[in-house]
Amino acid sequence: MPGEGVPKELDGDELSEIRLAVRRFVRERLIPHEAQVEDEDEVPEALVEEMKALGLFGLSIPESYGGLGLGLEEQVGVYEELGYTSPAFRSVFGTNVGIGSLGILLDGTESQRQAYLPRLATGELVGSFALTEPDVGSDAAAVRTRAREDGDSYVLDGTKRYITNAARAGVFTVMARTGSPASRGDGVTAFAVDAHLPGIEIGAPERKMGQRGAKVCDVIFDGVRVPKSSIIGGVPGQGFKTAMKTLDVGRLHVAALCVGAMQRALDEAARFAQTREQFGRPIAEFQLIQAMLADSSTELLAAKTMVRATAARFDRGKAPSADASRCKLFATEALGRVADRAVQIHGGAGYIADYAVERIYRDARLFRLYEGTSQIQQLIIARDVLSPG
Ligand code: COS
Repeated sequence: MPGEGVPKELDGDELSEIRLAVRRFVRERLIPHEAQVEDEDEVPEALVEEMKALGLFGLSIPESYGGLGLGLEEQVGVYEELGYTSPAFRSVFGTNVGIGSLGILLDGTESQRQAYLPRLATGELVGSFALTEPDVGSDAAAVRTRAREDGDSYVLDGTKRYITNAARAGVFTVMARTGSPASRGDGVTAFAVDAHLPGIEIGAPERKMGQRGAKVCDVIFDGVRVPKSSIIGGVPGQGFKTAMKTLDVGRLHVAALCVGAMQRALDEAARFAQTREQFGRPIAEFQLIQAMLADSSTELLAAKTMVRATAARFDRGKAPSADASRCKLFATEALGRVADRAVQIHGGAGYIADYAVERIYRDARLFRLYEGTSQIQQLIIARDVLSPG
């Protein structure tokens, strides 16, 4: 049966209590619902409640604001577990753990933290990150959504695109231009915007290649008036840096999810190879199959080791942000290869939706695109190589 069994630990590490709880939750509650989420394009509300009870919405939020306060190394361990099942499940609370709360956590004023983090930690409020626009993707400093100063307020106009969890959001971290069009990143300000303000419209969810159950929509701001106190950190012009710092962590999260997905694809492929017989014996006995399993297992260990070590160095404040890009680049590209081999090992069955690898192959494709394409990661890495420090 696809999804059965416990993945082998390649390094024999002891698992933390929270990680074990998440592993159990993934195996016992989430994997059995994968097909339903795929069919219905929706994560059942009962599971969302269980996620809240487990504290998943508050994984990264400090205990003083009601979260679990995990460090990045612990977070990536938990994310490896979550990567083992459909990414749609992680998406439910992923913005609260990462890009939808981090701007407020890292750069917000104390009153902004108090106002949002406790409710983000419990899942009462969903946080969403609004950077991308119809004409602003890789060039994030080119934000066009306008924030016009007007007395004690700013008035927001513009469209944000492919915004994860927009339809469920209670608060958006919105990057908008307060400077001149030529001001690039220096003219971008981050606002914490209540999702229910007049003038905010949420578009219909996009139809996607994979990651069914995870929703992305347009968010349209039409004359949305926000108080000046909603500028994250209180100082205009800091929003681009807030977004970049947020994405550093988001990229490590994505890399960790890919590690989990690689493990799942490998487990599925190994199990299939041991039970599927051709030429009178299990295909696992053929060396061409073994070579694919060996390559995938090796890439998995490389990604896992790299992500964990980098997260630990981030916790100690000792990693350049380009290392998050190195992890995302390697892990997402490696998952692409591992998922492709898993389909190949399944033969025709790998193209059939009854087998988990068909979904994993489609789901994997997004990781090389969002939170910065592989080419953007290469650019960041190359800049670090050419002008270190
Ligand atoms: N942390 C802190 N500050 C950062 C930073 C980071 N990770 N990255 C850049 N900055 C700062 C720079 O130090 C620079 O500051 P100064 O002006 O004080 O020198 C400023 O931000 C501008 O940086 P830079 O010149 O590198 O900006 P660029 O316009 O050249 O763009 C890239 C940088 C391409 C790296 C950026 O636009 C990017 O990451 N694009 C991808 C966007 C993305 O991931 N989108 C996904 C959608 S969100 S799910």
